Amino acid sequence: MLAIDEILSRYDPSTGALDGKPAVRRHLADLRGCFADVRAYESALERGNPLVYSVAAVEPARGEGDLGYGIGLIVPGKVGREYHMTKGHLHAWRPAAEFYFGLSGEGVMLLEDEATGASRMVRLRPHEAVYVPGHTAHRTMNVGAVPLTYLGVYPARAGHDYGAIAERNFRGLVVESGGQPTLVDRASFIP
Ligand code: PAN
Ligand code: ZN
Repeated sequence: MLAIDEILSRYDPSTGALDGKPAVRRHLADLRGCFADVRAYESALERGNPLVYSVAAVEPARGEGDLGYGIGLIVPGKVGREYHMTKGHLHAWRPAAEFYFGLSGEGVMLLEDEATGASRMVRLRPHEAVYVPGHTAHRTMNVGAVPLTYLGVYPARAGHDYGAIAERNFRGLVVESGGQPTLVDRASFIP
């Protein structure tokens, strides 16, 4: 039988803290290459290097059937017309799916099928769950005015592959248009 601290965990849906688990913190400078509007990104960096998001995760290195999970917090903000976002990744073990649960704030996820390149933008809010199938690159954005927090649950062996995304980026881009998050094609976006 597992120890109680491996069975029961306590999280704070407003701060994204997971008791006893350190958080990985990503600042604006860590997100080089993610934003399409390079000029807006560079001028934001000249003004400072704010925290964009943090993730606290529990990833047991156990057997095939185990699950890992993480809580993310994305600080509200924009770079040009693009919202604060995560780096985004594919799972190293490609078949691994993931469930996202919105805890607080207002977000969207960008999903991209690795085989076809087809993109979809999906809302991520409290009381809503987003199923990210395997073989699908995923990135999360805060499109609201307050911190976005969410819980992601995935097979423990999923792993993260950031390399593929860092090389070619997502084909889609979520920008604010008329006050709304809007999915556009990165190749045809003119900031
Ligand atoms: C999430 C992500 C979290 C941060 O827990 O790791 O949203 O995004 P990046 O990992 O892209 O920086 C998850 O999808 N885990 O698999
Ligand atoms: Zn993931």
